[in-house]
Amino acid sequence: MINIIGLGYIGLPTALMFAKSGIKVVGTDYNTKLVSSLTEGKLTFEEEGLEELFKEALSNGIEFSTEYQKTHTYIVAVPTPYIKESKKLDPKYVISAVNSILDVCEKGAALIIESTISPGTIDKFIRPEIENRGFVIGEDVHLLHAPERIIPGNMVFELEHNSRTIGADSLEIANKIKGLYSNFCKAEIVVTDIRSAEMSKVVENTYRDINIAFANELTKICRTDNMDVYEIIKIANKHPRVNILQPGPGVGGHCISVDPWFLVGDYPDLTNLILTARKTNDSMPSHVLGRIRDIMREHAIKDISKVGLYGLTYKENVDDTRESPTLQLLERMDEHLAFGVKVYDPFVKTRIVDHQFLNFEDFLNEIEILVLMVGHDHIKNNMNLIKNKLVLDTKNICVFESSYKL
Ligand code: SAJ
Repeated sequence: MINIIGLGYIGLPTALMFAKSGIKVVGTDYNTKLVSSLTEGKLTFEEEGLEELFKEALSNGIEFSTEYQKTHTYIVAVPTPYIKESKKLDPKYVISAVNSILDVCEKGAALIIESTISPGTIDKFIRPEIENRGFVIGEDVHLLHAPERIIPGNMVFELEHNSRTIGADSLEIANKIKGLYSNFCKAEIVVTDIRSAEMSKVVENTYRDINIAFANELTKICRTDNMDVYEIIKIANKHPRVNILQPGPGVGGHCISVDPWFLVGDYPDLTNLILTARKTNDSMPSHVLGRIRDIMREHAIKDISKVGLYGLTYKENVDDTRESPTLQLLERMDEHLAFGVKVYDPFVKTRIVDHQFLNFEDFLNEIEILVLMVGHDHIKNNMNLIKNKLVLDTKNICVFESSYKL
């Protein structure tokens, strides 16, 4: 039996995949509401293919509990917040999960940490915690790091098809756990040491952040001379060794906008490029604000309440609003402008900010300038409703030529 600790965006789909493949799974979370909801067969977030997977896992007997189980294999997928001031990771939830596991685990149990952690976290925090409890690592318990790589919006597919990494102290235990994951993971599973597994995960997200920053910097360059950045990226990407990502209103989510800070925090003298990329991406909401001002000026619109932001989530077709560019923009607007800008997102069904509408048509009726912050399918399918607006299209999805670009 596997006990999966943490039933959020990563822990839950992973638990369901194991259960689907026929393994006995108990998912544990301290959140009693979440546990009862899952036990009643109700999912707590939307994700392509998750509902079907959930049904299969339930019929295979997956269970949910607030209690840690006595068993031989644990997967820890709890949040790892980062501390904004110090730019460091806070491992408190992982430490607490490990301690609760030690209270109940069988001798020789495998503790697999899937949560993203900054390089060195296991040596600095987790090993000492286990050893201070009198456990011998490698005998009483085995420690592994198997960082997740799945992308919200395509998680179920990626769980099965993405390559994975297993970091462990010995090849024997690494191969055993590799065998376990291969129950549902059909791609290559690379075995390495724990430190390399920690580092490669953070490097992957940092690489993406830097690549997006390059696209965003190009946008600013092209804006000054009225060039079409999308056309230029499209042409450059025809080169066999060039693959520039897409510019946008900023980088959000709990991964790409956070993980590079771990490297900046730990290696402040060696991370100029990473820091600059972070700052470039963080500057994009201000760039959007500048573009909104340009349009207001051009059309002699003085009232910010005539501006509507479409999209509150950090990217398209998900309901997660963590670190979203729209929230970053609203924070900046409060500093510079009178509040009053309108907001709408079809995925956010309760009010989380001022002047947020829950009905799309009511929202449209109130505004003259529509800022497309997120490219949900919903807006792509409703282009006809926005034809008479001044549209600032930060995602390059608008079908009509009159729209303004970043
Ligand atoms: N974005 C752009 N331009 C692009 C691509 C993305 O501006 O060309 C923006 C998005 O709009 C969003 C942000 O970047 O605001 C991040 O979105 P994303 O889709 O790039 O990534 P996440 O945060 O949803 O998931 C990432 C993935 N990492 C990589 O692709 C290297 C995923 O595989 C990881 O599992 C996840 O982080 C994680 O949990 O670490």
